[in-house]
Amino acid sequence: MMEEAAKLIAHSRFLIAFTGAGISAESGIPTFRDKGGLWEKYRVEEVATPEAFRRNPRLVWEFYKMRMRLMKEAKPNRAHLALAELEKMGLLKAVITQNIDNLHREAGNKNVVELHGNIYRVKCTSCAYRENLLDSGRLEEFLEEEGLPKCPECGSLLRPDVVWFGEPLPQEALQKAFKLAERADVCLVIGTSGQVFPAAYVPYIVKENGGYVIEINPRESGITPIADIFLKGFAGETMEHLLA
Ligand code: BJW
Ligand code: ZN
Repeated sequence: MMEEAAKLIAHSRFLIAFTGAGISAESGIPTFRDKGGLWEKYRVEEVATPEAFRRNPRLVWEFYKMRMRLMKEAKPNRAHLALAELEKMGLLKAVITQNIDNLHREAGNKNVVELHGNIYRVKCTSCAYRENLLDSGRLEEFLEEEGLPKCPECGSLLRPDVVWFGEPLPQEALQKAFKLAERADVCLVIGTSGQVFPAAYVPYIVKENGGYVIEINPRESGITPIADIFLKGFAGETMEHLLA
């Protein structure tokens, strides 16, 4: 299985990767739906919907600041680094991620499509104001601020630039992801439960267009039934074996 997968990758013409929270688990970032995952401690409806934010912005901001602190300390792991190496080798054409943790970029990948936003970006709830806290150098100050974050342009409430349930995905990113999926002859699916749509259509589109799907996950997922090769295991060591 491992050898077959390695061969498919080595001979691919347009390899893409589709990643979820599981690829960052070994960096110390909790997933959502696993044992010990975020949805055990927090209710989705209370922290990851627009209604929740309208009802209790303080709780939602507490949740996202907690995760900002965690993600800020996290480092890319062997799986992120392996994907960066595949891109440098010219094999991997793009990473399509559902993660907001920025670790693919930190690992060195250049072509990263973020479907669910980015933890370091904030946007205004009323005007067009957007800010990347890494670029503006305001991350520390932002985290220390006690009150609710306000827009410097209009004074309205700022919100995390992430995609909550019931919200449309960023149009440009989604279209780019689907186009990449149409072109891909091999797709590595790493660490996602494959339960959240439309993101989870990516591997289906690859299959529909005649591409191969290689999945890496310690457990079966929503994608496993359509995977051509299922490599049962953790992202870090499995990716290392694949590249060895
Ligand atoms: C390891 C590992 C290791 C562990 N190594 N692996 C079609 C059908 C049914 C429902 C819908 C549908 N289309 C839309 C919907 C509704 C809804 C949806 O999908 N619901 C389903 C859950 C039922 N979708 C939406 O609402 C989306 N919006 C939308 O459809 O808008 C339509 C619209 C159009 C026009 C106007 C208005 C609306 C939006 C979805 C947004 C999801 N947002 C979140 C939060 C993002 C910000 C944040 O991070 O806080 O995204 S929810 C959460 O789930 C997050 C993730 O990106 C996403 C996916 O989770 P992921 O990454 O798969 O993590 P887990 O925890 O589920 O799985 C981890 C996996 O890793 C497991 O398999 C482990 O085994 C594995 N693992 N250790 C390798 N070491
Ligand atoms: Zn504003």
